[in-house]
Amino acid sequence: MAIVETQSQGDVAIIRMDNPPVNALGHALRAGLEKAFLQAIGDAGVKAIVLTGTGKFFSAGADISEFRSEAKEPYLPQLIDKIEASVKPVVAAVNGTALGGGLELALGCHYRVAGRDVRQLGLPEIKLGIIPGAGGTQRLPRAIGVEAALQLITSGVFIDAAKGASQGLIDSLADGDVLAAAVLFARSRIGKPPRRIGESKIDKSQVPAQLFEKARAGIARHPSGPVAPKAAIDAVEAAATLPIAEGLARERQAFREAAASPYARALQYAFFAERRAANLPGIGPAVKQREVESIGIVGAGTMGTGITIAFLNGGYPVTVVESTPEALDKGVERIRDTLSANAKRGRITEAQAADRFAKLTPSLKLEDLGKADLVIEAVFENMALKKEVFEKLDAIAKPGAIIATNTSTLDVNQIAAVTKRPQDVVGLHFFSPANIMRLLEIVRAAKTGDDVMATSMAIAKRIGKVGVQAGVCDGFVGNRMLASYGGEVQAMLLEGAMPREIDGALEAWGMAMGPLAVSDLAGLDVGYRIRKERKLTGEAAQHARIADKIVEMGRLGQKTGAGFYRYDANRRRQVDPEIEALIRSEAEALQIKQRHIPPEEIVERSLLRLANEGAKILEEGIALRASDIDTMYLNGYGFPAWRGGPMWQADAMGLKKLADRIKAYEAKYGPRWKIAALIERLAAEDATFAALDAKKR
Ligand code: T1G
Ligand code: NAD
Repeated sequence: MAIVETQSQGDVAIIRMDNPPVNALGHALRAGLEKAFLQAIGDAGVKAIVLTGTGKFFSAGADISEFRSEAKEPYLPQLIDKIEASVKPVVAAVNGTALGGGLELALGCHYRVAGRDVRQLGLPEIKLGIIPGAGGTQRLPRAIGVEAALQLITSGVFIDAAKGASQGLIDSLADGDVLAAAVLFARSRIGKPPRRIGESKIDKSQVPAQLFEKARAGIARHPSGPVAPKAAIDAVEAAATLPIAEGLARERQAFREAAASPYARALQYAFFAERRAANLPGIGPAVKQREVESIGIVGAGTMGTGITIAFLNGGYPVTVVESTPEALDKGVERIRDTLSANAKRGRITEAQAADRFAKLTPSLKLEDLGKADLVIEAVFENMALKKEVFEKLDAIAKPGAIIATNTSTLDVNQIAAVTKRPQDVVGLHFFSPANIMRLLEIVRAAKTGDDVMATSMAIAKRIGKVGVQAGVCDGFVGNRMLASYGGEVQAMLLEGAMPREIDGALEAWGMAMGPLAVSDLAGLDVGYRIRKERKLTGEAAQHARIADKIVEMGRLGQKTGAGFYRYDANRRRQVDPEIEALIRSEAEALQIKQRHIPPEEIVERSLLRLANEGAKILEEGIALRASDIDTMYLNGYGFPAWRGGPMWQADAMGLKKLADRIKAYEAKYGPRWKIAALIERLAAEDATFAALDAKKR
């Protein structure tokens, strides 16, 4: 099937891109486009040209999967220059998503007619660690103004067609048939000189003073890392100060620098890793998903309320059940306040906030969940309580309903075993705050049905989450690795690194938040409850002493204004000498001689514990792929996407060196550093986790 089709309506040639699933501008599509355009431009019978896409996509941009190989002609920038140079008017009929090179293609056309329902227009290249490389940094500022273009390019956010029209990106909005509207538009331009964006001048008086300085000052902790944001600002500044030809040359240079950085490769790896996580071996499109239209939540605490909001935002009616009226009122209040705060911040409209809150039914009776298609339990982390709740839900929930637990660590097989329907039971492990964190760890118990797994994966996508499968073990994938990483952090505290030093080193390395600040955010009582459930002994008990003492001092973290840090009224953390003194006295009591631990060692020990535990998890089949582990850490644990993830970092270090470093730590610190057999094997084979994953595809 041709991926570029050409037809004509009288003297208007219509060129349609048809390269499923997203009209990625791979080599074949570019070659097809070039051939079709040259034909139309050379055909005397053609007076105007319309370019359009198929289905929901105009084009999602360059083919990211081609980035690892040498690009082949025709190159996109040159193709776009040829289109812009056409003497015949060229109109882009933007029928759907137009991103990256896809939007640059539309910007190379002389006019853009878009469907009013188009929601995804943008230049999100920065999320891949690169910048627009086909003229976007030069043409977009000329189309919508320098400041607006800079904001779109450095954030990578999408705008909808209405916004695009208000900014001058879109010339006309079409209700209904976009192609017909575009043909009419094109016909109205026949015989008139085409308007080439590339030739338009930038009104420098419209460029706010200090715009670029301010932008550079604001990119220190950009989620795309240190290279691409700077490259993007440099390129847009070139648009504001240089003629287009020089600006395009500056763009190409900045593009190449960004594309060559390891951070770009890590971000592109993360893009595909996230999509691969949705593929569950043996569970293809043939597995029929269950109908899920209504949701029940048990427990309206920290997690129950966040999960409720996530489903309300996803358009679902939700019934939330609590055990006491006080707890219920508190939960409902938190849900209402969060929705109205989102409206105040302009994330949703007041009407949407009201509509979503109207879909909430608070209750004190578990029986009210009898009609729900999916019930998610989020009560205290206590096995006996969870079993009690599941026994009741087993009797109450309708046949075919999915019953899920949000447990952070407990054995989902044991929970399922108290029901007569273990095939309906699954772990749906959200992350705090559940209405914001994108990760959903989908815990597959021994008897969880394939249809329940497929349904859970689909629901994750519907509520804007990234679903990743995990098997049953203590802490599943994410929290099991966190316990290992957290254990090393506690060991380093006793050895002399203070909370500010540990969090400081990891945040400077790129972590969104250091591990001790994260535990203060999640609530130190959650970890305390889990440790008490586990009845730790030996070194593990020793390493938990500081955290236990802090909880026993009534310091549960942000929610009590103090934990490892003190928090001011704006929840800003402050170093607390009392805690530093506590750490020193604990070390003294354990006769541990404290020393300064350099930031590099803090980072290395943290990453190596994560990778080593990750490898053990892969060995045991608790995670399907190393890339799944990375997707989890990027979307649930604040691991910087431009660093790829703990398993990506292990490959980047090289598994031979990794093995040597782990063995060195094992020699110094003992069995907690016992190396994973998988790392030893792969190191011996000079292999990588990525190669291991590729074998599983
Ligand atoms: N290249 C290759 N494959 C792509 C792709 C792309 N640009 N976009 C999507 N896919 C695949 C994806 O891997 C998945 O495959 C399937 O399409 C459906 O995607 C010169 C150099 C468009 C919003 O950054 O953000 O242009 O898993 O599951 O949720 O300046 O995909 O089914 O095998 O994500 O509906 C800039 C990236 C490129 C957009 C759709 N473009 N894509 O989301 O479906 S750089 C982007 C997305 C560039 C120029 C530069 C999203 C989407 P599979 P999906 P979705
Ligand atoms: P929480 O203490 O904030 O909330 C628990 C709620 O459950 C309370 O409001 C309590 O009143 C309610 N409850 C207790 N028994 C009940 C019953 N029989 N019926 C109805 N409601 C009942 O705790 P949380 O932090 O929301 O944790 C809930 C679950 O989520 C735990 O299993 C926890 O491990 C897990 N989890 C917590 C986090 C986190 O960061 N806090 C993250 C992921 C998972």
